[in-house]
Amino acid sequence: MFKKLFGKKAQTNTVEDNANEDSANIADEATLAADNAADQNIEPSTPATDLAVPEPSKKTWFKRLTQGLSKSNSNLVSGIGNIFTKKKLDDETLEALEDILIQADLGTQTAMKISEALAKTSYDKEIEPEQIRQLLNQEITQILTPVAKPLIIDTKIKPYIILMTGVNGAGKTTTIGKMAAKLQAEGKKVMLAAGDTFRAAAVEQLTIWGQRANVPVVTAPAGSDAASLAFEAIDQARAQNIDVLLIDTAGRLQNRSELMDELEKIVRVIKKQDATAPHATLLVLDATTGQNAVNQAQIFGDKINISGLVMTKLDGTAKGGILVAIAAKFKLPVHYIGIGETIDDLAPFDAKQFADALTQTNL
Ligand SMILES: Nc1nc2c(ncn2[C@@H]2O[C@H](COP(=O)(O)OP(=O)(O)OP(=O)(O)O)[C@@H](O)[C@H]2O)c(=O)[nH]1
Ligand SMILES: [Mg+2]
Repeated sequence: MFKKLFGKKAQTNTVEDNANEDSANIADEATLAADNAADQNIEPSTPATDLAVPEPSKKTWFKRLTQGLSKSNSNLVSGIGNIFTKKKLDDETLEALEDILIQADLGTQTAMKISEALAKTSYDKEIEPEQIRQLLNQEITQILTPVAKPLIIDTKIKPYIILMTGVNGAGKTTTIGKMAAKLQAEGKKVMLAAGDTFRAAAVEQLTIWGQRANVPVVTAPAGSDAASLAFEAIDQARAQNIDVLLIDTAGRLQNRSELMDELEKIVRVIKKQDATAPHATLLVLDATTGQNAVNQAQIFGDKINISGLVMTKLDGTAKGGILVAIAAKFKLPVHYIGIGETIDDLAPFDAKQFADALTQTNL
């Protein structure tokens, strides 16, 4: 049956196929994907009871965000306080400030920008920690504002296909579960695809998230081909009139080229179903990995077209500043941030809120 479906698609896609230099290979891959899907006992699971969670209020979320970022905040705020107590702004204090900002993973670019801005207005003057903190807050807000963009699901596209990528343990599966609950609570029909076919435990983990969020999960036995699963999940999403299909993938280190090639293959096979898909390709970054997250954003972005970021584990890390470094360097939209392991520990990214949580005192 899958072969038949694919055949129909291939006919209508001739122009696009001709334009594609890899068309023959891709067509083979997609046919294979469909065949594999048929052989792999790909199953949709049925959702359990309704456990969807409402959006936390802005105030509650800010409180939790500040708690989550308290380590990053106290390092920055106390560091600034220690340097600038009754001290003039000179080369020595500027350098000490840059060190603190770099240690907080804000990135050299941001650190230099802030110290230059300070030097311009206040060099050789006595300066209060409060002034530094305010300037830092302004700079961070300015860097983050252009990237704080909500994930907008185009309701004209059905299913709207979201592919989740990232290194091992970044928080992809957990984020899918959290996003599924949010989208479902908005009234959208959501489906998950357990595209991490490497480990049985990964399939199980996503199935549990599907139950929590009350959405169906398409699975295949461990060891199946991930691209085939994605291909089949799109068929099932169409058949069930699904609004949003979230596809999980196995974690892969950005420097393992064969795994990165597999990710490219998943994208190619998805495109055989819908040339405009994936409609969003999200890279999930773990804040605790600090500077390595910059490297991940670079390499994943070079390999596949990353449309936006989700940063997880901002709770309890002293490296919350990494989000600022990544925003300054890549200017990719940041859709969500995660501050915990439970279903409601994810919220759309708000630049001012984040800058305040990172730099305000007496929160
Ligand atoms: N504290 C905290 N833990 C998180 C957050 N997001 C995910 N985790 C935890 O991080 C661990 C890894 O999360 P997963 O969602 O399994 O990560 P993954 O990217 O799917 O991992 P692989 O499939 O192994 O590549 C789990 O223990 C999660 O509960 C977060 O925002 N904060
Ligand atoms: Mg996973």
